[in-house]
This record gives sequence, structure tokens and C-alpha cells, in this order.
Amino acid sequence: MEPYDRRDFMKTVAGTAVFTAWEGAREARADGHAAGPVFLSTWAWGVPANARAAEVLNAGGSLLDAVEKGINVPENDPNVTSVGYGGLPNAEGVVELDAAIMDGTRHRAGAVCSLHMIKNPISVARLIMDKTRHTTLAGEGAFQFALKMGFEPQTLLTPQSLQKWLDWKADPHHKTFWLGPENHDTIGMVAADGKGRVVAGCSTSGLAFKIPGRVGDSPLVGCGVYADGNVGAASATGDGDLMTNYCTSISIVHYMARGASPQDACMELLKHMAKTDPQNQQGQVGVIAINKHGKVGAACMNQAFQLKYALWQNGENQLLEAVRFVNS
Ligand code: SD4
Repeated sequence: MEPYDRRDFMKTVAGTAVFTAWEGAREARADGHAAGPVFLSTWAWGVPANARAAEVLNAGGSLLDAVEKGINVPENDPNVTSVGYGGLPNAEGVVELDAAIMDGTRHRAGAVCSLHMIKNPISVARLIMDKTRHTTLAGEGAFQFALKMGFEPQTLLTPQSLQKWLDWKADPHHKTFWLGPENHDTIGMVAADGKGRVVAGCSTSGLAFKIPGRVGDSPLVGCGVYADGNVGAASATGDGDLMTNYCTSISIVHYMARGASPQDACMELLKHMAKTDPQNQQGQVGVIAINKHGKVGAACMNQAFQLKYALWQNGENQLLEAVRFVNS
């Protein structure tokens, strides 16, 4: 395996993503702002999430409304087994959801950890940001807050996710998180409105069959999301137990603040992780970034965790492959 080298980068892996990032750069207006809004989301369910976000913005909603409502799409989809309704449960069969949203303009976030029985944690996170002086609520307190805000409690297990948990439970050799990683994904979305405003949001059920109470990177400000209106925004997907130790999203935004493009900022973060511990090159790490001008970047550590991301720009919504750090 050969780690990323900046000289090789332009001519190697995942050309589409590189091309797209550079195309985005070319489409920036002379005043430095993108011609219009840009939405960038993780994984295939990012495509309908972006479409909904663009629709909300187009109908006069704010960028925060757009990101929240966009993320609601995979949260509501029972077939997305790592986010919201239908998300795989913890080891005790309870679905515990994490989410965060951050407004780069106000430099203010809302976050919710280990929320049960409420299918839209990103909307609860938004209300924590907008209606309270707090940034993060967890567990029972978060649930009670959601009820006060009018959310309907419901079971988040679907027949399919219940069956998967029963199968896992019945398997005498099942993996647990006392030992190693399992099955997961998430929705992260970063957005710029073309007028200098940026927002980041993230929502997940976390690692399937996790130890109850485990909180991943997704709801932690600076880890799963970060947005700074002067610079840009970032989000992360993958092994949150690993990535939390690198504060991935704030690191990427800080690389951008020091002049890196969103793509180079993503790669710098991966390079730092690989340098700190070469084992991290086998890790499940995916990151996306946008700057306030609407230029984008997306990267993942290796082929085994090939991040796909959805990019909505100029009315077009594409699913692309992120650039890999390890070239094999
Ligand atoms: C977590 N980072 O809870 C989340 C899960 C995820 O791709 O994003 N998986 O660790």
C-alpha cells in the first residue's frame, strides 16, 4: 500500500471526485463565491437528501432549514439502516441516535446523543441550538426535551432491523464492541449558499450493536461536524471511535483556514492520521468539506471503506467516489 503523495494525487485515484472538486473551483464567480448553492452529502442516500435540501432552499427556506430537512430524508427512510428510523440498534436492541447541526455564521451548534424513540435527531439538535442556551443534550434528557418540543415517540426498530439484531444476538460468535468494528454509516451534509453562508449537519444510529450509551463522533462538535462562516464546513463518516481522537471536522476547517483547498484539507487530515499511527491507514475514515465559496473536497482512507458522496451543484445531483489516501 502506498500512501497519498501530493505530487501523485492529481494523476491518480478516483479521478471523478478530483475532477469535480476542480470543476467546482472553476465555476466559482470572479468575486470568489460559487454561482449558487452547493450541497455535499455522504453516501448514496445523500442524493435524495441533497435534492430535498435544494428544494427547501429554493422554496425560501434558510440554509439551516435545507440541511435539516435534507437530512430528515434518510432519517425517515426505513431502508437506510444506519440513520434514524430503521437504524440498527445497540447491543440491547435499543436504537440510540446521534446528530448535530452547526451554523457557520453564528458559530453555534446543537447536538443530541443517544436519543431514543425519536426518528429525527437532527431536528431535535436544531431546536437545542435555536431554543436553548445549551449545545448538547443526551439520553433521557434529550428525549424529554424532544417530547416537550412536540416530537412523537415511536419505535425505531423496523421488522428488518429487529430481525438483524435477533440474528446478531443468536449468533454465538457475534462480534461485540469489546473487540472490534461492525457495520455502520451515516449521513453528513455540508452546504454553502453561494452568499458566504455555510452549515454542517450529521445524523446516525452509530455503530450497529454498540455498547449501550456509546457516543460516536457524529454529534460531537468539531468531530462529526464543524462550520465556520469565515472559512467553510466539514463532516465525517466512518469509525467514530477512531476519528473522535482526531477531531476530524475542525481539523479540516482549520487546514482550510490556513489556505488549503477543501480537497487538500481532507487529504491533510488523513495524512496526519496515517503519520500519527500507520495502522490508521486500515481505518474506516471518510470526510467531506466545503469552503464558503462552494468549492468541495471528499476523501477516504482506503478502498475497503470507499466513500461515495453526493454533490448537488448548478441543479445537478451526482454520486461520486471520494479520493483515496491509500492508493491500492
Ligand atoms: C459513528 N461515525 O457513530 C459514526 C458512524 C458512521 O459510517 O459514520 N459510520 O461512529
